[in-house]
Amino acid sequence: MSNTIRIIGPDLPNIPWEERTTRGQGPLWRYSRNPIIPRDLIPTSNSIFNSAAIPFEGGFAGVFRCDDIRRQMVLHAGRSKDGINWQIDHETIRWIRDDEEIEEPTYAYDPRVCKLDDRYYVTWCNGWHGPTIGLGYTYDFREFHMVENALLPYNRNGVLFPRKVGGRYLMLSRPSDTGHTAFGDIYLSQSEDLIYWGRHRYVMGPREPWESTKIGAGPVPIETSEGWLLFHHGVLTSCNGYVYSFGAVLLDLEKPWVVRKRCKPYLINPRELYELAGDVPNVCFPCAALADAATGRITIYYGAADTVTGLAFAKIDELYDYIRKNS
Ligand code: BMA
Repeated sequence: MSNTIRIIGPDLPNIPWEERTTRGQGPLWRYSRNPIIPRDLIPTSNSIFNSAAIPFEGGFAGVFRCDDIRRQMVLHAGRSKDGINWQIDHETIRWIRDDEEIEEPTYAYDPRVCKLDDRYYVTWCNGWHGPTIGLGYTYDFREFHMVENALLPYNRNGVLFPRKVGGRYLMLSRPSDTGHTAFGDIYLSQSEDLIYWGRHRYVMGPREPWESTKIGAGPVPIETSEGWLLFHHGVLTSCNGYVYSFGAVLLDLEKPWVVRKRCKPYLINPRELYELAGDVPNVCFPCAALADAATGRITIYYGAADTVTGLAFAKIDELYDYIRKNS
């Protein structure tokens, strides 16, 4: 085991955590009490999944994909003391749009939350003449402001980096189409003001069988001494439809469009009942990760079967060793 990797970031002593109790394959393990968020936690929810959590005021806050019982895809804010038991607002997020030309989302899903400068930015798949990357921010998880869409349709899986790199804000995205897109590579775009995005760079496309149809960025990348740790989902087309698993790569610290290490096997794939059965069977879809620099603990929030939300855990040194050996 090597101890050569460090998480660069704050300590998070109250990170949701459970030690591994079973041997299992690979460096990630599931929370024994998964799923942590049931589909019907709030009166209007059909399903709560593909959602984002972040440390906030000594506890945690988050933005949740709560498809409702009309099957509208909408976002709700939530709070938690321990990152496991959540109170999710019954009302959807109502975006304050400072410019009336910014149109209300026709749907919103798969949010990510990123602490950047003095506020919490939210990116999500925004319905605007097709799916594109919506961008907004909040200071308190009560009042939410929407700014210009970051990119044009068709695009999904917009993920910000938690600091500027080379003087610019960075966003990963996955150009797509109108439907259940059967292709997809990850790109990186740069911005000086979070409004105008350009200097696009290609990051990576499908490579391994488990991700051979398409890939997309997952949680906000975690800065480490060995590069940006990015979890990404990958899709395999089986004779029974799409199968969503997730894996990890390390991106160059200075040029994060350069992939330094890429783990060949997936880290988590659908195999527990709540991942195999639900509105969309066979989906593990990570949208958030918490990291404790002091202990190297990492906790991942992932949507399961487009229905519920689960947790997976890792230790950075074991994960790094595994990625290195399998890269
Ligand atoms: C993708 C997105 C995800 C979803 C996945 C599986 O296209 O819609 O939100 O988890 O499909 O249905």
